[in-house]
Amino acid sequence: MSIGMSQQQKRDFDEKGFIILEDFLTRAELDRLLAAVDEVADEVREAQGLGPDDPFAVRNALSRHEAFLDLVDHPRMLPLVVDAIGWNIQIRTTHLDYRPPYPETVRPGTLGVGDGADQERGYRNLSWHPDLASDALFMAPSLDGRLPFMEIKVFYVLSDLSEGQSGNLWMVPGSHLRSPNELRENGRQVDSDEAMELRLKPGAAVVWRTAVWHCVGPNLSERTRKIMHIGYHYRWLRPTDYISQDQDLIERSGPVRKQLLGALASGGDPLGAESQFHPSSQYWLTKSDDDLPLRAWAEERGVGREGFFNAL
Ligand SMILES: O=C(O)CCC(=O)C(=O)O
Repeated sequence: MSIGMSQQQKRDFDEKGFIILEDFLTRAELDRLLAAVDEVADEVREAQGLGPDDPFAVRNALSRHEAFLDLVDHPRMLPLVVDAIGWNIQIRTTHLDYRPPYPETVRPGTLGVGDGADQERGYRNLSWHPDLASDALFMAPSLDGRLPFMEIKVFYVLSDLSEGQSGNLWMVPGSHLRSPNELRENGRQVDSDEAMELRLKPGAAVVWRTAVWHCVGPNLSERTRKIMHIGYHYRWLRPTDYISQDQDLIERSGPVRKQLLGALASGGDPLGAESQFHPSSQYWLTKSDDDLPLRAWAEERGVGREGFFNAL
């Protein structure tokens, strides 16, 4: 049962690994986000001593501005998120990327290989990669070498990326079905006819499987690239951006937001009622519906309660 995605979008999400939603954000939402980016950019520059032409990235961006926080449970996006990955989820990362035009002296390397002056200067994510496949994480995640389905991201385009070479996100459609070793063994080269440069206007959103091979192209335009990725993964995994979110933030959040922020709203022992002799993480076998309100939220919208197994 689908609550947000059309049948075609479901097929695209499974086969290509992503769906594109043009004009997803309203003008008012976009303006609010762009004002937030400017505010946060000033803070980052001040704190890190950066100049106006320096690129930067902010993680756990949700803690920096209410406009970013409001993206985590965006009412029109949440149904698509639940269709894509289910309700037993939390935020893994909230990532703001700010990338002014390259200075003339910085020559980009080969797309997706990261062999240029831009890589040396610290421009990020220039090499083709799926997320969660670095040497320190999954080298051999499964018998067929493919990455298990662990997470999705929603990519929000805030600045104009409708022309190429503007710091666009590139993807290889369908590559989530291939082994990351293939990419590693061929020196991170991808045939140009397999790669797709996402040329998107401000306000577009992309729901994508992070196992899709992706990279960021150089910004040779005259505009600053401003984008956000909101990453959702299962509650039994550990987030990258936080161990626990700020208590004040949790307390002023509604039930679904609390869950997404990785909190247990019931306030019980995170290792369950018998934690002394039978510890049982409530992120695994969740006993209280209060800790998993997104489930009831999804059921109200028609997603069934049926499960395959009752025990681990
Ligand atoms: O900046 C981007 O759009 C891509 C970010 C990325 O590749 C990553 O965080 O893994």
